[in-house]
Amino acid sequence: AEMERTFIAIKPDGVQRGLISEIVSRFERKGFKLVAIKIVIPSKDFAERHYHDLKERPFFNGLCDFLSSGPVLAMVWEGEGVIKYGRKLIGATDPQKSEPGTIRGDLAVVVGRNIIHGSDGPETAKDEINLWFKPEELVNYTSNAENIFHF
Ligand code: DAT
Ligand code: MG
Repeated sequence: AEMERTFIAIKPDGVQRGLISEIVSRFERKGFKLVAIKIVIPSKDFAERHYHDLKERPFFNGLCDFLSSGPVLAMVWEGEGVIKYGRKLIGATDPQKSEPGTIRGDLAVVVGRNIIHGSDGPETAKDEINLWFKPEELVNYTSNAENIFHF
């Protein structure tokens, strides 16, 4: 079976605040494997494609303006249960409701500046990985730590 993968992005507020290493570190120490990473400034059109599910919401335009306002760190993380557990590491959408210990709970205060995106299920993970990355940008490798994290 193919190992599960999810799309994780640090939004422009997280990048500008210098939170890349803090956030990458949480996924890395948990035991997930980084298989793709790049820094990009998405166009407004690209942001709209990424958030197409939300196009009827009143905050859609502001959200897409924000995502395209600066550098985004786009990543693909791999591992058992990474889609669901990645969302747990991230915390609730509204940082006022995110538990302490989560990325948003520890590092963000308002929903419109919640520093990170993570795919919400297997279908969106597949779609978002395909939107942000070309197949050849995903790296297949064996992590030497895999034998330690698993047994
Ligand atoms: P999540 O990012 O947790 O998957 P979502 O998919 O419902 O949340 O919404 C995408 C982003 O849109 C979210 O990270 C921040 C913004 N957003 C969501 N609800 C909002 C609201 N009520 N007001 C302003 N921005 C909102
Ligand atoms: Mg979402």
